[in-house]
Amino acid sequence: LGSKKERTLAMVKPDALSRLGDILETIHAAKLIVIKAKMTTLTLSQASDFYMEHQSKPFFSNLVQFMSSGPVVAMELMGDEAIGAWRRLLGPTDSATARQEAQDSVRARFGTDGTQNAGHGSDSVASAAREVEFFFPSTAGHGPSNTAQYTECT
Ligand code: DGI
Repeated sequence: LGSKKERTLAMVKPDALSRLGDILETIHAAKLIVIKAKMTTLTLSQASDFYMEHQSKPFFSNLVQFMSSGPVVAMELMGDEAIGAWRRLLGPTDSATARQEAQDSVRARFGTDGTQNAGHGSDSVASAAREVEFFFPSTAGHGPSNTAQYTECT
């Protein structure tokens, strides 16, 4: 009875970009594989689209300002139960809570507070599909394409 291979969208947020190497080590140690990656700076409009489910929340404005304040790195991760595995590695949403409850988590180590919390991870198969498509659209555009994809050697 094998565990379920999943894909998920992981993002290193602007406050933790300088710790990208540490976060990649964490991903590697957890046997998750980076199959796509992109560094980009989101516009306010793109950040609002990404977090549209939160548009009515009181923290929305701060959230999208922060998310468009500098470069992020988006990655498609693959591995056994990757969605839950990556969210466990991230830890609780609030970095201060993470430091109390999950000291080894990415948010405890590299996050700042409730808004600036170092990373993002999809919370379901459906949101993973939407968020991977958001950063790595399957429709080809001009210039270098997004189709380069790592596949595990057998
Ligand atoms: O999936 P998560 O990122 O752990 O949490 P989420 O989907 O509930 O919220 C998305 C982001 O919105 C989260 O990473 C940071 C921000 N956020 C969520 N809840 C709060 C919040 N920011 C503030 N300031 N206060 C909150 O209660």
